[in-house]
Amino acid sequence: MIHKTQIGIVGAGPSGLLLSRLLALQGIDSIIVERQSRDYVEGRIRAGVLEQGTMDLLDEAKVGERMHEEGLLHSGVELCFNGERHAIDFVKLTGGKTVMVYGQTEVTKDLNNALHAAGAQIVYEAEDVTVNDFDTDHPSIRYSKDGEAHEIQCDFIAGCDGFHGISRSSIPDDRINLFERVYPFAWLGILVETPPVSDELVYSNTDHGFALYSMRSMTLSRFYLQCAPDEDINEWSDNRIWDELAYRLDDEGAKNLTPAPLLEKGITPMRSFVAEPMRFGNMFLVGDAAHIVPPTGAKGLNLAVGDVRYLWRALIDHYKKGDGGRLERYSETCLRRVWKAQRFSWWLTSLMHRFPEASPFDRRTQLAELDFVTSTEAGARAMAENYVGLPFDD
Ligand code: FAS
Ligand code: PHB
Repeated sequence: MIHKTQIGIVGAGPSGLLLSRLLALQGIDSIIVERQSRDYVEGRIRAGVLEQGTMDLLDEAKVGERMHEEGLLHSGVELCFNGERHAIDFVKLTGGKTVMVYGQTEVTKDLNNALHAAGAQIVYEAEDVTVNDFDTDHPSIRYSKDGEAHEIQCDFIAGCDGFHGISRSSIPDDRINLFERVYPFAWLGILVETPPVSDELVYSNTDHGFALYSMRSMTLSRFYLQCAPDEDINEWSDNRIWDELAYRLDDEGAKNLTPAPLLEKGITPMRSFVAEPMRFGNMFLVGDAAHIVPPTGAKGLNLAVGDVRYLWRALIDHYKKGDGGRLERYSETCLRRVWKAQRFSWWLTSLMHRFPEASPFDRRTQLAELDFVTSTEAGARAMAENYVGLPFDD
């Protein structure tokens, strides 16, 4: 069966859903093809922190109401090392900026609800998805569903299909440059119905490794522990997890740790990854399809939203003004922001984690940098400005 639309979108994660929603509000139509079910996509526990730019774009998409009602505005974070916690005050250091703690799961649900209420075309559980002829003026997405073959004929393809998707992997090797750093550790993440240990997120660097004490609400916490990259999750009993969470906190914080049954437990590998360029003919790579950051800096989802924002504005210029300038500059503009977020994410990951090959000298300089960040305005401001999200270039 043949379908026609203006924008064919592969992937119904936050990138694909947000792009489709923003375009629809401008009268630009799209079809999303997703290989998983809606429940599966909404059930993935991922990002937790939204920059102001992300909040603004969700408001622009008219899906921000529940975020403002249920989300938690945070005015800083705390860095813990040598048994002490140090506040990084975003509001003071950035002239009033904050971040919103509101799970990606909830963002995805809000987008799905708005899209389905507006009759959006989203094909879930699609099989054998391919992207075709993206170097021509008649690109297409092909897939099968319930045994029937389908083709979406479109003007442009948005590859919003994440790190393991088919958009990037459809690019010939001689047309794409890949940059990657794989870290010698992973994160063991848990979701648990227990109060947070502090009003702000706590990032901790200890001799046992990194830990992050985050939250989804004042009764639902999200904790992470640095572990080996090939960790066997079965080696981590609940008791061992709670003991390590207590060990990697300062004494005051550890008193606030209240063990409770785990709702979710999983291991996330750590990598930095960028694909250049991000445009191939009439196909655009968006979000995790083009870049991955270690989640330490809470940039993954926010970077994806930054790409969506730029592509959305470029497509409006194309369709409403006949101006292809932003489309031409898509890759250059997105990558400029991507690489600054890559640098920050790499820096904060290097600052907060224990590296197996680190020498005693490395350990001392790591602690000295933590001292610089938490005891000087220059160090703290550099951290704060990057964490709340750098301004958009265009
Ligand atoms: P996504 O990967 O979210 O979505 C891609 C979609 O495309 C998926 O639904 C997938 O099923 C679909 N797809 C893939 N192949 C397809 C095909 N062939 N055909 C059709 N559909 C296909 N970021 C943070 O900021 N903080 C965090 O703490 C954090 N934790 C994370 C934990 C994990 C385990 C992972 C994997 C990522 C984490 N991230 C985190 C990053 C994450 O939030 C991403 O940045 C965000 O999901 C990016 O959104 P998308 O670009 O839409 O990609
Ligand atoms: C989360 O709450 O999942 C989270 C928060 C901040 C990070 C990473 C993950 O840097």
